[in-house]
Amino acid sequence: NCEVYCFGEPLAGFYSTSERSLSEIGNFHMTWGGDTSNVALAVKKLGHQSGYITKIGNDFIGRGLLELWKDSGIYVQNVFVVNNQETGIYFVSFKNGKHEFDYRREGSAASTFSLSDIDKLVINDFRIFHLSGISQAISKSCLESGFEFMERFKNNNIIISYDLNFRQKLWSPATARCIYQQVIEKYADIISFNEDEAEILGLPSDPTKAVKEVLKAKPKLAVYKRGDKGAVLGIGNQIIEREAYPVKTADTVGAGDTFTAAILIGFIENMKPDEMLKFALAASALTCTKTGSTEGQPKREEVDIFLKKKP
Ligand code: KDG
Repeated sequence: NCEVYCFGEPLAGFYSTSERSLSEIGNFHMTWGGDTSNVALAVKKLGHQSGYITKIGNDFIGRGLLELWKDSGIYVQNVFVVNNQETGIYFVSFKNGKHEFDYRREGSAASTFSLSDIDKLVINDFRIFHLSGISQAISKSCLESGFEFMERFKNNNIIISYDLNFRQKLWSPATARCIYQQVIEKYADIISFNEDEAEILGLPSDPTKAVKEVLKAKPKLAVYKRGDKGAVLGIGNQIIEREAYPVKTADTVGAGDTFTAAILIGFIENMKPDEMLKFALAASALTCTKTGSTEGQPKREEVDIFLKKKP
């Protein structure tokens, strides 16, 4: 049976293969991305069944993604292929230590997901529904669908996991803040956020205090992902903090998605808080060792071996 269903937009990511800005000519390396697709893939690699809910275009990217999910064992009954829209893409480059990120996703197949598609879904019992700020920011119909999903699933005692995942090219901080507040107050049981989102929410600058503030809304769990500075996990009235595992980093894009997936695994398996945090930090560190959001995602055994070496 499927344990985690994710909803959002999958993308192909094109990485410049040399240090240059996006406007300079050169080669691109194609990878798979899209934050919620990354989570579905990581959950499966870490040992639990996941499924994806989205719409893709009938184009080479949509077909490639479908192959990827099928080969990885992700449930795709709720991935709808449409003929008249395209699958979205993004471009990434690095220059002078800085990332440049751009999208071609407006009007994409995924962004046309709407309330009427919800009735077409074939879904049996499952435990966790995961979505993100990006899933809701891509269009008005996805914003509505996200809320409708959360409302329905919450009423069916399904755990709602929400990664705030702010993207400034998709919405303004003020709009995002307003949506985040509703999600945190009414729906989310598992909340993931980073430094940008902490700032948007006006949380205290002290990381432990920030998590304490989020816990006031009474989610089951909140995680503050701080990149190479580590992470803070809050469960009930317990808050713990850990440093990141140092690794030889090729690319950090998507590491936060693996982190969130690993937290979901920890939740499903009833891991102790410290064990859960170590597991998530190890899985996300390993993701950074390869270019692309999914290439470096570790299998369960790889995380276990890594943690045995660095307890
Ligand atoms: O979290 C990684 C994502 O940023 C990347 O896969 C692209 O989903 C993406 C987005 O919308 O930024």
